[in-house]
Amino acid sequence: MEEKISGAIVDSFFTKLKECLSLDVAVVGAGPSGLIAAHDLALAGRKVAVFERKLAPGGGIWGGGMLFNELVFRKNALEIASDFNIRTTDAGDGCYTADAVEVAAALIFGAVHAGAHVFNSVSVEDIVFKDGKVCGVVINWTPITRLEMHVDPLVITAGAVLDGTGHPSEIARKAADKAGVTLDTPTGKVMGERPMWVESGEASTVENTKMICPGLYVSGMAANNVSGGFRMGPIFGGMFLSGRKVAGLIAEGLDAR
Ligand code: 48H
Repeated sequence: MEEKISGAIVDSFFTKLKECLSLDVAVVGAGPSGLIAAHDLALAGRKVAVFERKLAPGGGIWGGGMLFNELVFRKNALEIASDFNIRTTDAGDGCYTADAVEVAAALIFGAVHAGAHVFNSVSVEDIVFKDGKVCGVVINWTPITRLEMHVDPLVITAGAVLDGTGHPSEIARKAADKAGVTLDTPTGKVMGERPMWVESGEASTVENTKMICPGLYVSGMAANNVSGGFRMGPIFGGMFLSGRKVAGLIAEGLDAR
């Protein structure tokens, strides 16, 4: 039995990994925007995998505001919440709350059930960049990167890469700093996040969700950081709408190839 259990895990894992060596879409970061994008794209029949550095996918959802594990939404995000069977409570003035643990669980379950594979404890440490286009990601186990072990990575090729890494926009930075790409921002570079302004931040997150250089898209707080948007704290509608928007843009981009 001992051998059976280990063998079953190894066989299933490698079947899954092998299937994902070449993807339609590689999503970096399992925060709300990345998970929603992965869900929508997988539901539309695209081959999608999400690479998440941490053991638990969900990004900034779990902690709510200052560890009070409730999130706020406005009306414009309720349709997406309902697609994931997330229950919300009317808090007045156009605001709704949802249990952060329910939101994280629902988005993870939704993405995986739609057909996306989530690889947790896997860090994206670099991009594949060929002929002026981002066409894949370079992955390694998070403990290897954290311990700074000198171990070479593996490569996943993809028709599109989504930077859903949140505040640091790590993948966009790699494109700008390592590949020397001019990004589709007013300065051509990563502009950096601005301070708190809820209304502006929610709106600009969605506006700034786009392809920022050939093959590379940004969503959520990464979109905000790249184009210099304001932050908005624990209100998550912008993240939901950004995830849905970027899935549509990526699908259009893949179809146009
Ligand atoms: C693999 C990586 C890597 C890497 C990072 O930050 P997130 O929750 O993502 P978003 O942008 O969808 O949601 C943002 C939201 O949670 C938030 O922070 C808000 C609304 N803040 C407002 C404010 O004012 O502060 O998740 C990103 C995920 C995390 O789980 C990271 O661990 C992961 O990406 N990640 N995974 N390889 N190189 N970098």
